[in-house]
Amino acid sequence: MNLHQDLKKGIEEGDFRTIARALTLVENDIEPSTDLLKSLKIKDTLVLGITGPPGAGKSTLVNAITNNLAVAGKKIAILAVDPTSPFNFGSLLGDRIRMSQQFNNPNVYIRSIATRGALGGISLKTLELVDVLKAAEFDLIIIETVGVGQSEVEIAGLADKTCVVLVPESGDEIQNIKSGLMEIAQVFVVNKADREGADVFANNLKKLVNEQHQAIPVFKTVADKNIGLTELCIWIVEEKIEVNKKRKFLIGDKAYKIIQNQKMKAIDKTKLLTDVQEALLKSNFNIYQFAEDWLKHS
Ligand SMILES: Nc1nc2c(ncn2[C@@H]2O[C@H](COP(=O)(O)OP(=O)(O)OP(=O)(O)O)[C@@H](O)[C@H]2O)c(=O)[nH]1
Ligand SMILES: [Mg+2]
Repeated sequence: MNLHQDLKKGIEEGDFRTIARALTLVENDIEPSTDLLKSLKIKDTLVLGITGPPGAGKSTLVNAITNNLAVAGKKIAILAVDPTSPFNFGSLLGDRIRMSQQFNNPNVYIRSIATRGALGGISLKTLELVDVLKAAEFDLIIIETVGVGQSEVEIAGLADKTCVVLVPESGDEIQNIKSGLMEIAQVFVVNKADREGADVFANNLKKLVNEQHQAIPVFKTVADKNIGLTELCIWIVEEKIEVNKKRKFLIGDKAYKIIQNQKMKAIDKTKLLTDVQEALLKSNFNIYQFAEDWLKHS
């Protein structure tokens, strides 16, 4: 068998080493990643997005959710999307510590990926990596991403269920919650409920949800003490969300991203740089005209 077939077989059998290898190939655009993505049987595995402000306890919560569900025999894949921002430089190491319990768990596969510039963003690469995981035998795929700006909206696009993690101190941001988060969250978790103000904040959040006639549950957790996890895990596994409607809407966006990526592969960036520098020497240089001509002739 060739490498492509070996990879496909290994992924379908749920072999972690093969999955790791395939993810690396896909992440770095190394062949046979294209053929592999084309041939994989991508299943409808439930994707849970966990987002929220830096330090809210997302990784701790992912660890706790995984502990609870792995006991029930679920196979879980965790994808931690690390922003390349220097502010979060330590996060990978930190995640390894907070999720260290999971590294020896044969039912749990963990992978961190860098986002390459887009702050916390979900790139096409992330979509592709999730598709590789969807071709393997997992019951649940969890994606952790820090909620900064656009990334929350993007994770909501990728995930079937999005869990927005907040902390009692998030009370100050209640206006932001009103405007943006309501649209992307299927569940709110007030983590660090051992801290002062947790009840008040959770109640305010519930009021806000009701005012907007939304049916978004609000759970309180203390992730590092495994408190409040049972209810949350039941919701994760059992709550029916209208997944199909969302998928239909997003498929167009995904196709657009894939085509955009394929078109860009045809562009020789080194040649473009040389050509534009050469053209710049001409007295009538205009970059818009240059771009149009270059596309026509390349
Ligand atoms: N008091 C308290 N501390 C918690 C709780 N959950 C997590 N922590 C602590 O909060 C800190 C941050 O937790 P993380 O899980 O790394 O938070 P995060 O949201 O993943 O952080 P980033 O990925 O860097 O954005 C750690 O020191 C945790 O031990 C909780 O429920 N209560
Ligand atoms: Mg984290």
